Amino acid sequence: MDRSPNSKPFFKSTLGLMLALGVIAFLLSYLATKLTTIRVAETASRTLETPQSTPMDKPVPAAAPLRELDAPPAGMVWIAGGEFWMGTDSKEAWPDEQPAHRVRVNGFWMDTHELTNAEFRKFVASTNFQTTAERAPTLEEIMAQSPPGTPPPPPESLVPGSLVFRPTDREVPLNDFSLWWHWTPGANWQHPEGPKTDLAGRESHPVVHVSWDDAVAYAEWAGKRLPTEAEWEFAARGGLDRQHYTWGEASPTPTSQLANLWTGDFPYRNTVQDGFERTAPVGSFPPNGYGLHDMAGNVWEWCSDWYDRDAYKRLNREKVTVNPDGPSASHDPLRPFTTQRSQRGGSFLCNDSYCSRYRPSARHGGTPDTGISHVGFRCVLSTPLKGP
Ligand SMILES: [Ca+2]
Repeated sequence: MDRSPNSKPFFKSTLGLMLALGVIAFLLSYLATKLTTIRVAETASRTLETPQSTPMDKPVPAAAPLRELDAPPAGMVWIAGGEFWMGTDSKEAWPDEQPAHRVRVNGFWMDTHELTNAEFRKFVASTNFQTTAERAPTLEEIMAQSPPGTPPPPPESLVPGSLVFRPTDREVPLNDFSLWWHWTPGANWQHPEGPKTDLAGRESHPVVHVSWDDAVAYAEWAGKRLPTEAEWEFAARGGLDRQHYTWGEASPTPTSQLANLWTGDFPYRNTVQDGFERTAPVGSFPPNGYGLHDMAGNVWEWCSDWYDRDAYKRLNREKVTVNPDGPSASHDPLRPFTTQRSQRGGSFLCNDSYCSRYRPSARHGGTPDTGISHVGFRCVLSTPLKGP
């Protein structure tokens, strides 16, 4: 922009003003689109058998293994499976966590930690994969995902980018996420806070800005898959059935060092008493009872299920639900124009004043084509070891 004394001020030019307003309108529209997109993604491939229900007093037959491993897969731990109370009836529960109900899952291997930047880099180096955030959206994609009547964005605004969290400079109302989420051109997994940031020193941090589509692509390349919500929650509880947190019943404090959460006042004052302002290297906090790190906090983790706020309410509570792999479609009355996949575990932004969703029963939905700076994933594998 020419700022010489004799130049006409940019915003006094009618054309400049119209262009600026157009860009601002597009960015606001695109932010809304990325958070409430309408997109019917293809049904995910499933590796578990069709869910079934069985009376609680009858034994559940084990599924036949697909194949067997000679040795434990690196970086994974065997989760033996079993029956547990999924969801919760506690007073802190959101509607989508209720009611608690009996679920049985078969055994599976699970990554002990969230997928790291170093691990994702190997995938990209091997495949030249380009994540959703690194590709410029087309006008057709934007319009197909926008509510009816949305004006088309200016072509120059169709650039790659992602949503980045930025703390506010003062206390703000907590019902307006646009105050701390910012559409940032050039932000992606290699540039977590924008083009001027990189992964130096963050090789062992969880990869972020990965969409559900990106996570599925990685999992398929690695010969693994995303966990179902039932598998994720069974694993997160670490054998502590019906407990409030992955570590038991004690509420976390700013200095308890139980998980990477937000310490201070969200979203404007982060005391960093847990040692981390944003993501932490995986494994920085104690594992749960199954040896899994960061099942609470650090980053949200994609699951394979469609997100349905009312999925649990439709179950027959007199029976055990076996290996549920989620509803057949996304459903959320609070976001009717959105198609969402499930996320679990909360993130470094969780704080009881705003988001207590780092509890193992807590759920969240995200559009499958959206990466963001506090969402990552880990994988599972349904393959037992060969017997003796
Ligand atoms: Ca996590």
